[in-house]
Amino acid sequence: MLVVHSPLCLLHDPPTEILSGKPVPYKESPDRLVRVRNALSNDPQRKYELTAVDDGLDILPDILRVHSEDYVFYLRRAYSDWVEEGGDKQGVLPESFPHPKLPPYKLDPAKMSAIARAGYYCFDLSCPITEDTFEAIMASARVAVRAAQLLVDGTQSTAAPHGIFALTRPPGHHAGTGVCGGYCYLNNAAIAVRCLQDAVPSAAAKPRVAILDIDYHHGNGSQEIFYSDDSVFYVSLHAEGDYPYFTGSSVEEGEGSGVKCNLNLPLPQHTTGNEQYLATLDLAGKAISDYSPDYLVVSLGVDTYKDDPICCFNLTTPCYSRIGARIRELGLPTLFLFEGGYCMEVLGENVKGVLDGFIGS
Ligand code: SP5
Ligand code: ZN
Repeated sequence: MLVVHSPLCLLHDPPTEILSGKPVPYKESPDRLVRVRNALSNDPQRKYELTAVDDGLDILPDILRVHSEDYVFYLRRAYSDWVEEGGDKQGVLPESFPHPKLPPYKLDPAKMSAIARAGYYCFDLSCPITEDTFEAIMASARVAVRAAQLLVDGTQSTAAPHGIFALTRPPGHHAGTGVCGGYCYLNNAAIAVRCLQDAVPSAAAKPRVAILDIDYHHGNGSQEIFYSDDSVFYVSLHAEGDYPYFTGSSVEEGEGSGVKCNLNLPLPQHTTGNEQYLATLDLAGKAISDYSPDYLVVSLGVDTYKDDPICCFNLTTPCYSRIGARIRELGLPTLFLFEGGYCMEVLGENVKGVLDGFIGS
């Protein structure tokens, strides 16, 4: 299996975040990427072929199919504007957010101070923007774009269901059209979806894509981006009532022509283990087959693991290859993108488990 990665993804390295009111080392660390990369490159059977993305690939047009221009421009300029305004050199962090209970607002981000803009374009405190953040998030999106291109190329030349892994980091599924949060700045999975759909301009009909989001947290950003789009089916398994707290209910089923193209399958915190998870994954698989997509995009988080430091499901390591095997059974060209997972000791093993299960070994 091809694995696309970029060393530039390691550049983003904020020192701290606040968890339950307490400053702690930033959980979404560059070491996560190193762990997964090492686990794959050290595979005894050498099943994984690592390929670094070409740094020159211009992906701005791909990003702008998902994110608003003003948001991308903000991300690019946020750090320098912040420092110029006297903000701490460690990075941009918001102080205040527009709140739905405090209207009316006359919001023009172009006229705001840098610190106000930081709150306008972010929904929590876990997305600091350091001097190197923009370079890293662009590299992560570039990995997603290149992997999508390779999947399209591979699908045209082979009959067997084909899979590629995009080793994206920072992750993406919490990032919306114009907002960052939850360690996510650019929605790598959404950007990849649009690449898959636009790869063959001469195709008679726009390819249909299903996103299977198996990160522990609800992918509020992916949901928002495709909420009224019937060409993309979004299905998520996630913890009910945990972060990001305000989305992920089963009543959120899409709107307009996207009605029934959004499926949330919340699971209970603390008690969800392997068997309940796999049974729910089967429901997701059935819904994906009913939609009959041309491609499958998997938002692959392994923060469902029993000892994950910020999550509380009870999945064990052997479950991950069973998850991968079930994904393979869908028989679709599949693009995996890395999302969450914070238990460092087993991060590589668990991600590799899913991919091993997909390959069938
Ligand atoms: C990509 C990804 O996994 N982002 C997750 C960001 C989560 N940040 C907030 C974590 C809050 C942890 N609260 C602990 C509650 C345990 N039930
Ligand atoms: Zn997560």
